[in-house]
Amino acid sequence: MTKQRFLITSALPYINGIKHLGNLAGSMLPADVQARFRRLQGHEVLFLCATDEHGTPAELAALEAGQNVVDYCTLQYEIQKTAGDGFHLSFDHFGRSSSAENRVLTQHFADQLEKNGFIEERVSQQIYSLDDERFLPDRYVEGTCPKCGHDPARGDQCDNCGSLLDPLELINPRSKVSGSTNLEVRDTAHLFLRQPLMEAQVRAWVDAAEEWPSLARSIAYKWLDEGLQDRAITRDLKWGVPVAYEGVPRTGFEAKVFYVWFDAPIEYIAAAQEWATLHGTDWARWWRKDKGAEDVTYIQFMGKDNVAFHTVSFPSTIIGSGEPWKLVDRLKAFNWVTWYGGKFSTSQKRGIFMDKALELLPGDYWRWYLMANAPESSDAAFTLEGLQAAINSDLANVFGNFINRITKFAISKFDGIVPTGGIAGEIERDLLTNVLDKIALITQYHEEMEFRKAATETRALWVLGNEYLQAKAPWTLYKTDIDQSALGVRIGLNLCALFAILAQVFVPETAGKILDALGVPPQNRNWPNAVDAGLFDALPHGLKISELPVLFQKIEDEQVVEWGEMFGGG
Ligand code: B3M
Ligand code: ZN
Repeated sequence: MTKQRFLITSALPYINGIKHLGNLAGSMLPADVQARFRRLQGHEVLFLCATDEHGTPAELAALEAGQNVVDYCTLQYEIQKTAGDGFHLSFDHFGRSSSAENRVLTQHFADQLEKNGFIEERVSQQIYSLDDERFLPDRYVEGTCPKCGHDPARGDQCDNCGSLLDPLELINPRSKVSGSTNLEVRDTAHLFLRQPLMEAQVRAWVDAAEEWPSLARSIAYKWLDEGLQDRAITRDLKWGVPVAYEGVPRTGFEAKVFYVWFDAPIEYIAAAQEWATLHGTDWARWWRKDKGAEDVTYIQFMGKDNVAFHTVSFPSTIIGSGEPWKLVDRLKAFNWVTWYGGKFSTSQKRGIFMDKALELLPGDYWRWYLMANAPESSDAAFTLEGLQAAINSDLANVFGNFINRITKFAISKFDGIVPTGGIAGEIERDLLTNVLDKIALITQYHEEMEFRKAATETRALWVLGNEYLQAKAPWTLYKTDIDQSALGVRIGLNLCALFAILAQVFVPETAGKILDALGVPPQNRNWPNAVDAGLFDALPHGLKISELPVLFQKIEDEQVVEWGEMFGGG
């Protein structure tokens, strides 16, 4: 296979608190599975993510936590990074959108867009708080909903009746920052990105994007068909990228910053720069088509609510810059993971969040369940009962049991040595054919980023192994035909290695333990070739293997009940 280059990004988790399992399953985790798969295939991968730190929600969360926003973001960044490590997310770099690199790049893009005639300055009305001495963005204004009387309703939306609101409509409006009612309406200038001028180019680009999975394409067309709008890319906020160029603030914009959704996707590029600086290497070959990025395949992962920003807004920024930046080649979008059909909610204690999950079970367990039930063609309900079934059946009974059973037998009867002897018969030939078919299918599903199907077929492969051992019964043959018993054990051990190699994408920690115990060196852990007939004889005869602990602990019914009470189960 020729070596290719893959740039892989996951949507940037927002900074205002730890993410729940649905956020993990809808971008960071599948991106990690794909990154691992491409690395194992021998390709060069740059896998990037970062925290998305700017904007109103960060300011508000910091305010609530009683911290200044800079300290708040630093702390939350560390928390999210640690949780990501716990789930074995193999980012080459996990950056921060508040980095100096992103500030410079964001200002650069705005400048390019302006030079190319895509920026317009316009004046609009907004609520100003005299006591806070600042403009209040929609979410900073609270009051009584004019539609249903609910209080407090947010300036942009009433959570009670769901009406979309303009903060000027609220009854008894007050500042969320200070509670002050000393508010007035003032004129404020903002920069608008003239997206309609780029509509034809964006559409042509989407038309050409045949490789996008269907969910992403249909959302992109929905937006294009509704017609693109001019979009305000600045806000009256303190926390964000200043509206400045080369250190000089734009006149009239001294107290303003770029809108968080303008700078956040630019962080995909800035994260590569942060990574390159850290490692003394080159970022441009991943991002600039004039510097070699023409050869890169760029894959983005995200939840469906982020698709419009990635298929329309960010491409408009890139196309409008007139510079040879890389655009996304394949965009994989996900539906929602629900908590028993409803929403995850911190305040209502519904659902498990990333930090808590790791206190209950190792990262591998969650990874398997979330990918085997990935919300691909529709939303997928997370349930503790579903988790229990997946772990107990797939991981413990099918995968773990196979590995533990055959390695134990090899250790007790063959001194843990990969035995020699025995001639393969029909049952082994059939097995080989079936195994090679499965490898081809699993590989195809990973290439197509069909995560559920890849997991289903991986499990089906484990089942083939169990069926073989059941039929071959080397423990019975041991008394009657030692050579055939040795053959069964040797093939069983080779299947252990194969299963672990393929499982590295889903359960990397456990797979690593198995491969260590089997003495498979790192350079032999690559993705197998589906035409490799030597698969059953990959482990050297005479190799000594080590004992493995029970690989997966079953989840007991009592734990399901207990966790249900803790996290609001079904
Ligand atoms: N931060 C996702 C969200 O919080 C958003 C993604 C940015 S990707 C550039 O909904
Ligand atoms: Zn209402």
